[in-house]
Amino acid sequence: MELTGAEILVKSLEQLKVTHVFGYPGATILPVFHALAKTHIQIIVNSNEQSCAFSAAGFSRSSDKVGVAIVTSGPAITNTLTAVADCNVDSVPILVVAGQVPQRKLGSDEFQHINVTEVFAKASKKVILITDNSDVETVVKDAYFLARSGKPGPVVIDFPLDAQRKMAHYKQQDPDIYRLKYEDESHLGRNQCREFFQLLQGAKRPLLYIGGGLNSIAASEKIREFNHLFNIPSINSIMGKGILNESLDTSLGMLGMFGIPYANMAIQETDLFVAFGVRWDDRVTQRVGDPGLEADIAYFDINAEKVQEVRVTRKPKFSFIGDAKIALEDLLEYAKENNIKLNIKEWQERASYLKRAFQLNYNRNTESIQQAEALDLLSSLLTEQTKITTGVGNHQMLAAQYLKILQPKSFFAASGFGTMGFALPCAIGVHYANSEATVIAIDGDSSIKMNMGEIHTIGSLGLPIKILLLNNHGDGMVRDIQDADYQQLHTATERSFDANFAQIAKECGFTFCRKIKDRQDLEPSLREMLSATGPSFLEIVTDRNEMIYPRIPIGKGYRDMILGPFIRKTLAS
Ligand SMILES: Cc1ncc(C[n+]2csc(CCOP(=O)(O)OP(=O)(O)O)c2C)c(N)n1
Ligand SMILES: [Mg+2]
Repeated sequence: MELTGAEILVKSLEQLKVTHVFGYPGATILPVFHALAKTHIQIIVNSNEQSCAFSAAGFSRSSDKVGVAIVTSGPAITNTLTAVADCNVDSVPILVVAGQVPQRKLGSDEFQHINVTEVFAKASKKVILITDNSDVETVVKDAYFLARSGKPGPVVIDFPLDAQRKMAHYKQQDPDIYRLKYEDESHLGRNQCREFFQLLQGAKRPLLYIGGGLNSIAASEKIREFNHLFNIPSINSIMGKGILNESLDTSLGMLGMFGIPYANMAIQETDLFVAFGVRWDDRVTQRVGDPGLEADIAYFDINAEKVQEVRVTRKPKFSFIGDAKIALEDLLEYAKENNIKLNIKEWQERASYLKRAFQLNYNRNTESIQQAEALDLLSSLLTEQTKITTGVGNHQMLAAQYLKILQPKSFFAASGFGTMGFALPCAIGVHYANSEATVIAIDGDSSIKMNMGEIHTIGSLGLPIKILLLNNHGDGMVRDIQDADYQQLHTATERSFDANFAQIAKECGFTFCRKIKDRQDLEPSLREMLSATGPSFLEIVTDRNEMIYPRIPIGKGYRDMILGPFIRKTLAS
């Protein structure tokens, strides 16, 4: 079949079972949009291209598919740069297709031209410039599976206008050829399984550390099965929320700079740290292997470079480069065959004691609503069908602390890059990948302003997304740093102007819109928002002076965790 390059791209997407693309049109990408119009692929038009890429990321993060963003050249593709970099850090597979000036104009000062390969080289997994010599079908199908293979990440396709119009033969190759090319087949041998279990059975206080690498449907099922067998106390990174059900006694939640007290305590007591799919980020503050945290380490990750680095810097007793799901299958098989049992009852009891004794808490003696209070209440109303996105700031960290996430792929935050403006566009992608889910975007007053156009997208499309805005009239998280290190001088972090965000949402077509500031309205409004049907917006005015606890000062370790004035030991040992 003879088709244009643009048509081949779109046909390939159809063959890859792409159902939605998040896009914004412009002259150099019009052939692709024109070809899309003749298919069943739905185009969701966001308010800017950063949002297109974040919606594509939300689609990928919340499913096992690859989200697709399609944009024009120059300022449109550079608008996606931040979201692409965000995906790169958090290992989120997306495909970004951008129009480009005709090939003979590449490198000139042509209108809306930028060298995409150079600009995106360090921010993406791969950039592919299509030329007359490229086979568009191969490029697209290969890019899709490359994005989700190994350490997943964003792939950018730079598509000159003339190449979009060039006729070529469409071979209709089976996409499976490309999927199989990237299939990871590394298995744990029996000796490795034996070695691992010897280490595990020798430990008195093993601790699982779960990261985003296990956040696929298949891998999370395996780790759940593994821990159903052993009930090893666990902690997680922010990317690992919900992989193990956070309401379990031994599931201790997020560790780190703003980690949960008992998670940060357990890491000080473990003698075997079993890390799956984590990247040893500096926000987890002090790392196992540093002085004071001398536990043995077992480390599983698909990112060879990271495992090799950890082998040098942390000297793990056991490590494995490969797909954690396969490793877990191998371990499970070995454990069942050899009837492996652990003798860690005391440690399990200790973990559940820590969880009950050092619960999170906040200021309960003030008139103004606390962000923590609203999120604590919301946590009690979550179901297994709820999916959460957040902005960046105190509201994000408090959401990560307070919300007990019950299912994998249910909590989405810009974790490694910390990009404000993430919550709304990500929620749109999550909705399209999970039309039955209740999607709640929890945002801060500053974060929401970064992509406020998406209030328009959500409202105008009538999407049943719930926005929970925690408005403390400023950049709470940065203001806190100023309190600690900059003589309480709140330069550029306070916003006293009181815009009525809920009213703006109403104008954009939201059907439930409310702004509250009194405690008595908190629970009824939250409940009403949750049971409302169309686009819903609840703005809660919260205490500007609320500080986030616990916290570990920058450069300090877990022993230096500050519990703050409200968290208390509530249970004798
Ligand atoms: C794009 C971007 N710009 C700046 C920052 C730095 N920053 C981190 S948190 C924060 C404040 C966020 O304020 P808000 O969304 O209101 O959340 P709050 O901390 O008040 O809950 C800022 C400015 C960032 N992370 N991302
Ligand atoms: Mg704020």
